[in-house]
Amino acid sequence: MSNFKRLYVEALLAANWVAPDWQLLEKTKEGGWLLERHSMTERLKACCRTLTVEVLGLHEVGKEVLSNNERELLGDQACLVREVVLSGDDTPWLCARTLVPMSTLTEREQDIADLGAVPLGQRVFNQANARRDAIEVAHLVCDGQALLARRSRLWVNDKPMLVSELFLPHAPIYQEEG
Ligand code: VNL
Repeated sequence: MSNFKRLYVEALLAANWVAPDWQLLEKTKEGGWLLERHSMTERLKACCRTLTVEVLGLHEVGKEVLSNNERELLGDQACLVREVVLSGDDTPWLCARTLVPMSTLTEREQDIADLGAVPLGQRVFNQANARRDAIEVAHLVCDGQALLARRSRLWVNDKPMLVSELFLPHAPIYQEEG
């Protein structure tokens, strides 16, 4: 994996997540992205011809590895960690890290462990009962650049996963509209 991609994953891990100021953020273009409750994958797809997923990592972690905060959001669970970079027309736009508790990877959700290059959002929001809550945001500095990130909990069939997304420098969130 190229170093810069590892750098983004590390930056996500070090993020200081805070509750967003909804009233303030809702009025901004960035807020529209950060507070998106539906599929980020779909939103990014609408901004390019081809959205591709590169899987950087897929591994299991024991429950002792979770932070207290992650434990509150997911329960005391061993998890599968999926790390990806999403690119729009070959430009890296989003680095995403998802914690999927083993108890979520059951029944109809077993396939989430084997998505490969299929975007997680496409799989999850395919299901009518998918929903998102616990949205938090972070401001990160990565390689001297100020970047935006968010973390949120996705539910599929009432089973949770925790999604962290870092918007990379060329992502549409930073671009002028129109
Ligand atoms: C993935 C795709 C993850 C889109 C995302 O956020 C996302 C993935 C965690 O394929 O893992 O917005």
